[in-house]
Formats: sequence, structure tokens, C-alpha cells
Amino acid sequence: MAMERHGWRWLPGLLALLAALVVPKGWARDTSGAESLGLWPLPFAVDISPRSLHLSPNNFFFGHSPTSKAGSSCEILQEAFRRYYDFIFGFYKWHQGSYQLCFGTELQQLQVHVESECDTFPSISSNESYVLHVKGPEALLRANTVWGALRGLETFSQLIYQDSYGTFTVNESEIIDFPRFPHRGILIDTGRHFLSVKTIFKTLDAMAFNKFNVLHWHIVDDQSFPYQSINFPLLSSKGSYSLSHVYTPNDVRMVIEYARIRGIRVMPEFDTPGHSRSWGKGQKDLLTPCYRKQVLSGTFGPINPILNTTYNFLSKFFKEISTVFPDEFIHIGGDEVDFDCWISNMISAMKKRPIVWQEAFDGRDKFMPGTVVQVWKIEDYKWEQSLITKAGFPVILSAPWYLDLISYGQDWKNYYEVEPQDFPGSDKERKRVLGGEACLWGEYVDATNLTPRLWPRASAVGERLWSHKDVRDIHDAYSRLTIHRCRMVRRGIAAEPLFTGYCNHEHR
Ligand code: CP6
Repeated sequence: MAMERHGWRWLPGLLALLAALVVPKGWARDTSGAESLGLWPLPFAVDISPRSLHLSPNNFFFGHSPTSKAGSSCEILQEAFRRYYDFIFGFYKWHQGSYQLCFGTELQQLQVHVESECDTFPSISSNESYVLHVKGPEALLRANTVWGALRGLETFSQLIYQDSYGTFTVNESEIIDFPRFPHRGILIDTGRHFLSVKTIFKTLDAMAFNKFNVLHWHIVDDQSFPYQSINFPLLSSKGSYSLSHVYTPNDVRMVIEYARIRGIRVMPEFDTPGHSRSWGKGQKDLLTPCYRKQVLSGTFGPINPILNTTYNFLSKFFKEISTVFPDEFIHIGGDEVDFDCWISNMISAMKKRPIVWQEAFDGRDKFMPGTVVQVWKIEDYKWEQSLITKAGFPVILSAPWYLDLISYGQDWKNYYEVEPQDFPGSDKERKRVLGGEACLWGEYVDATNLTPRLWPRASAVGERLWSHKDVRDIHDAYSRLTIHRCRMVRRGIAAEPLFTGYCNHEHR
């Protein structure tokens, strides 16, 4: 893993210039210890020298550069410093003076410099790039935004290891990094099984370790309606599995906040007009009544488009959603039943951008401009990407990444080998791929098996969406992911093993 510099020809000119300045020519190619770091997802450019520095938990600190626009008043950074200190040094107490460090080889500080002021919420256009110079006695992390600084802190934490004496060590190194795609998501489904806020927090932790930046919260479905609406409290009091299987307004705020300080957007999905049976319990006349031989059968179909009350209700409901969730996007479903685009128009009127599942687009010649289409059907998904992007619409790919589908063996390799821009079309059309999502539908998933089912399989998707498209070596990925998976376990994520073996931190 000596010199991992990918495709300079793809670099925007400015970045190339920056890179030339920060990466000295003739930087040592010998990277003793580097292959065992398990950097994941692999940064754009990595140079690791054999010169090592030591860190003492008592001395080391994160600081702000004096000229940084986001300084010590920036909660996002302060909180990140606390988290990453613990991830690096573990949660133990380290005794004073237990570290004898040689003069000149100590790393005492990581100084963080951010070019723009402390932001509030991440968005699809957030700049997540960063540059990391590790050199004694002070390392420097430079980023355009706090979101880039968060990604850089994760990478910095991945560079640090314990040598054979247990001393915290980092090699002098230079890293230049930025994401390939701006939308890198995980779908969780709380309609089929309720997931506690604590479980969602754990998922957000693991997402940050893998540089994911969107939590697609498929919050309600046919089976239950756990979202407690402010304007329509009956939806959850009648439609949830039970009164304790509900997300209160405060729960929702906590999820959004926990995600925000990790640089993760929360994109809610309220699937309409299909997958909406649970809505009917608390909102009468919303669903279409079904008839058998001209008699009411007592069963219901999708949301009823012929009643005015439906429009009034949905308009008020989505107005609430658009204020509760700060994200620019609202996912309105549209899968597995015929879809009319009036809901997209309603969302646009609320100054939000709609996302729909692919069927909402299929076979439609008039379709709201700017609507994002999410491709989920595995059959001919590349063809579908062609059609959608040819028609001028941005696309999110999830068809090859259904993580609830399990089989014997290392299926992460199949996820890893997907190329999201490999479909018939022009370069302009290929650029309409915003990214992708690993989906964990909830029919067979609750808090007991969610984490090991997601991780490290979703990590394969994470690297595909973050790293350069030429990062595809499956053997290199295997060694790095094995180490990264152990790191996740060490940090409290019950990630399943890739294959036979062990983690260094395991003890009897
Ligand atoms: N639930 C909802 C699901 C699926 C969809 N919508 C789904 C069905 C089959 C597969 C994958 C996902 N479980 N609401 C379709 C987007 Cl293979």
C-alpha cells in the first residue's frame, strides 16, 4: 500500500496543484507497518513514511489553528475531538509518566484548520475534502468545511496503532482525500421492526467510521407507523405496534442531532401511495376501500387519490415533515403501486426536493424536473440508470446493495465489485449518479441482528462510494477490511467476521 495515488488525470487542476505542494517528490515508498493499518475507505492519495512518531495519551491533544474559521466555539469539532481521543487511546485510564518517549519523535498535537465557519447541517453539496500532514511534533489537518474535518479526523484515528510494546504510534504521512460521490447512504426500515434510538445511534457511529453521510430513514410502512406526528397524533397512537414503539418528536430531534454532529444527513421516507396500510388506522378515509363483487370487502388499497380530504391531509402532513426534518430531500416512495406526481409537486412547493423509487419514473414522459430517482430493482438496473439519466434526472443506486438478502460466503465482494457509473450513456449522463445506498429492509431485521448484518458488508459499499473508481483490488480490500472490521469491533460495533481469523485486541 506504498503509493496509493490514483488517476491524477481526474484531478481538478487546483487540487493537483495543492497536491504537488504538499506531497514532496521522492517521498519514501517503504511503508513498514502501513499495510497493517487497514485504512477504510481508502483515501485518494496516501503516502506513509517509515519514520514513526509516538503519542502519549497524557500529552497528546487536538487543537485549532489560530487562523481556523471554525475554532473552539464549534461544537461539531469539540465533540469530534472528544470522540476521537477515546477511539484512539481506548477508554482506559493511562498512568502519568508511564510513557517514556524519545525526544523528537513525539506527536503532541493534531492542529485542525477549517477554511469556512462552523456549519449547521451537512447537505448534498457539502465539501468533504481534507488534507492531512502527519509530522512531529505537530500534525496538521486542513479542510474546507467542518464536514471535511470530521472525515479527516476519522482517517487520522485510523493511522494510529500500538507497536509491539503497546506504545501508540503513527508514521509520518501525507494524505489527500475527498469523496467520489456526494450521496453515500444506509437505509434502515423502522416500519417492519421498531429500532430503538440507541440502535440508530450505533448505526450512525458505524456510518461515520465508514464515511457514510446519509441515513435514509424508511420510518413507516404497511406494518406500523411509529412516527409520532405533531398534527396527527392518531397516526402513531393507532398505527404503531404499541405505544412504546413510537418515535416522539424528541426522539426524532435526537437522531437528527446525533447524525448532524457526525456529518450525516437524515433523509426521511414516508412511502406513498403504496406501502401505507398503517396510515389508515389513524386517518379515516385516507386509503382506498376495496370491493369484492360490488360489496366492501373491509380491506384497503393505496392512498385514495379521488378525495379532496386526501390532498388536505397529505399537504398538512408533509408540511410538518418538511419542518421537522431539516434535510433538503424528502423521500416519498412511489414503489410497487401506480404513482401520480402531485405529491412531488406538493413537496417542491414546500421548497424541498423529492426522491422517489424507480417505478414512479418508469414509463412517464412528464415528470417533475429535479426529482431524484432511486434505482432498486436488480433486473436491468444499468438500463434503468441509462433511461433515468438520459431523461435528465439525478439517480441514486441501491439495486445491487440489498444487505437484507443473505447467502453463504463473502457476499461483500459482490457489493465491492459494483461500478455505479457503468451503464450505457454519455459522460454527462454518468455524472448524474449522485451516489448510492446500502439498504437493510426490516422484514427479518430488528435490534438483535441489525449490526452484524450491516457491518462490515455495508463497508464494501462505503468504499465503492467514497474511494476512487480504480480502487478495486479485492485482495488489498480483504486485508484492509479485515483490520477495519476489528477496529469497528474494538469501538463497540458488533460487526461480523469476513472469514476465518482473529482480531489483535481479543483476549481470553
Ligand atoms: N419495502 C418497501 C420493501 C421493498 C420496497 N419497498 C423491497 C422489496 C423487495 C426487495 C427489496 C426491497 N421491502 N417499502 C421496494 C423499494 Cl428485493
